[in-house]
Amino acid sequence: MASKKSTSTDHAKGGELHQTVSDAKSSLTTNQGVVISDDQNTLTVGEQGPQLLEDFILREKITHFDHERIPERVVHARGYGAHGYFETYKSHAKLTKAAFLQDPGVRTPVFCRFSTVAGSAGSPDTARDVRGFAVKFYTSEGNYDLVGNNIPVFFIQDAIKFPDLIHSVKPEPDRDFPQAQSAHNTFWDFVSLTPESMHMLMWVMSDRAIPRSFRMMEGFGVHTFRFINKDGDATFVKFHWRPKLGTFSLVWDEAVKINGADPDFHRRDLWNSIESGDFPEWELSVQAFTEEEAAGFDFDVLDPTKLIPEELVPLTPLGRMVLDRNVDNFFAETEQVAFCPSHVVPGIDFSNDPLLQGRLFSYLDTQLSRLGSPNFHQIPINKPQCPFANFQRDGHMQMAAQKGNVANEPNSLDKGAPRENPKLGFASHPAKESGAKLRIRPESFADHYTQARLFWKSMTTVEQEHIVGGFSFELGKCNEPAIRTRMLGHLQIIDTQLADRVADALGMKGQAEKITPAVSPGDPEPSAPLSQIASAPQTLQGKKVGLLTTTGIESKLYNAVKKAVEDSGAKLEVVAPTIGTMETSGGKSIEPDHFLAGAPSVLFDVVIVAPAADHFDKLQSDPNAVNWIRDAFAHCKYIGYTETAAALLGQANVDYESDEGVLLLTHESVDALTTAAANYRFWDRQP
Ligand code: HDE
Repeated sequence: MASKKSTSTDHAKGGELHQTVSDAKSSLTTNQGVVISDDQNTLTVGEQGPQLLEDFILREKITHFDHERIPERVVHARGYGAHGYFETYKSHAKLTKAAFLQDPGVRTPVFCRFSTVAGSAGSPDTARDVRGFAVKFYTSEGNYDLVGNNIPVFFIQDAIKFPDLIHSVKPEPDRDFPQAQSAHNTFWDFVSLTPESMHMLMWVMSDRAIPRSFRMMEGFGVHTFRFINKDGDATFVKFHWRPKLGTFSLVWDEAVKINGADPDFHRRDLWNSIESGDFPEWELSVQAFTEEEAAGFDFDVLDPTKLIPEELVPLTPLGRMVLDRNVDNFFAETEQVAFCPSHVVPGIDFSNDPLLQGRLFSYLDTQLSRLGSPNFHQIPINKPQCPFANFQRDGHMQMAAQKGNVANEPNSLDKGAPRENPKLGFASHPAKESGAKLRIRPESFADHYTQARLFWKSMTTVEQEHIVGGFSFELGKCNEPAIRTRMLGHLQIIDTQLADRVADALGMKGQAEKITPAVSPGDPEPSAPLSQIASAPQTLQGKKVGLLTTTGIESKLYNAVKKAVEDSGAKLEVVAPTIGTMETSGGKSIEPDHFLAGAPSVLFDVVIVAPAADHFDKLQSDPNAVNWIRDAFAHCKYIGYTETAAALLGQANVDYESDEGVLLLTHESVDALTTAAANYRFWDRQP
């Protein structure tokens, strides 16, 4: 039996470790403001007696906790956001009257959320998937949401197919797996029966679906929108975000391993870069074109499965977005932010893209069930930063106590009431519409293969190999042979070489189903900007170099590595057999960033292996060290090594004498590595 003296509080409060009000800034209270004297113990009858229902402190705390989760987003549940600003380069008044695109001296606050589509909120970051790229601009004329993706086209042409698409990719309903993966029967069954998804599938099987970082990812508005200037002239536009750091991706085996080693890889990367003052930046551009020009294209600009090659309509840069502030609270901001493509401002309007039109309905609806109230716009992250006033009233969680007896419009009773403003107000572009009511897909949407072929032809051989790998992996996970043969049939139409290579990888040569396309595909010229590798900047900016070493590392070498890496704009992280403080040969202390077993080389873009000679045995006896090097080599990374590491490279079967991506380093030659590694990968090594 517990002694009488040392009951409740002393045990639970851990003696001196426990903080009381004397060291805190304020008292702990209930939600009603009542100061709490003991937050460690429930109210009981006697020492070991039953708990009391009257313990309102316990009940308030547990009840709140029980209701902490809200329904996760039905798609794009896994996401990460940050604050920043947008500034226009100049006035774009000729194109649009939107206020945030007029004055280069004005910084418009933004909140940006990146996401995967298929996985749940707790799923890993580097799944093969489309990435959401949603930006809320808090403009002086109201909130504008540009709710895009990192891929410029979509799977389907009509919103009525969206629930089917998403049901097919989500975990299968009887078994509730696989999580965050398209590699399963229902997805491939659906898309192989939906030829309009072929172009998008090419993108999703490519490097684009496994980005290296949110900071190194493009964004697209996907649909055609309209810009409206002050004279009421409309111009069609397609939105593009381009990352300043360039667009880079992981390789598949790396993505799979990162999912285990660091499921938060992308969110950690964004958080860390912003915390360290290395603010990511994107340029916003549009492809602007008239309706007459659009009529001359050999595809329909209202079809969201088509892109406009930049050779046809080049980009017009508008301005830049910088993300410079992490959230204070993930739930309050990133989880509660509510994007809606219908949030537009004067100067921006919609087109008749049927997918966009469906989205204009869907997002407001989803916020009602997800956030639970039509007052979701009053949550600080969603609240416009310009004045807003109308006669909407009441509802769950109403935060405003509106004054006066008038809640109707028109009225003559409240002289100060808000009124319509025909001059400043949003007016829809008076596009002429007529026609019969029909449920049809336009003929102009019928070519499903030409742009899939365009994408394939625009890739480098390395990227084509990755696409073959993507299809082979995913179809290899389908255990229904009819789905595989059907998909091979579609690939045959896109490109016979692609189809043959995937069939070969699956061991299904000659088994493609014969599919007759509704419209025979054309043979487009490649479009250079579609290839990430061909258009990648030569830079290590924003990347990470992992230094695998031990205590006793030569001081001169350590200093030279640190300087060369930092000069190149990358970050150096030290990986050691143990996490405790280590020393250079000169006695300088280094705090390793990682211990070896917790930091496989997949977490770094470039690696260096440089153990001290007299501590070499620590690495040689650790199988993680060999894996570290073997993986980096297989993932086509640039590798720097010192003489002391040569034996370890040998153990990992790395051909360090003839592979040009593996460089012998001394303190005088580290720059050679950082210069070469600006190529990002040594692709010559790819089989
Ligand atoms: Fe979404 N989508 N979507 N989507 N979408 C949602 O809205 C929907 C589509 C996109 O970070 C949902 O608030 C329909 C295309 C992003 O919070 C939902 C259709 C594009 C995000 C919804 C599409 C997107 C969403 C789920 C077909 C690229 C995350 C939670 C007509 C242009 C935004 C929510 C964030 C989220 C519906 C297709 C982008 C259910 C019906 C195309 C980036 O309303």
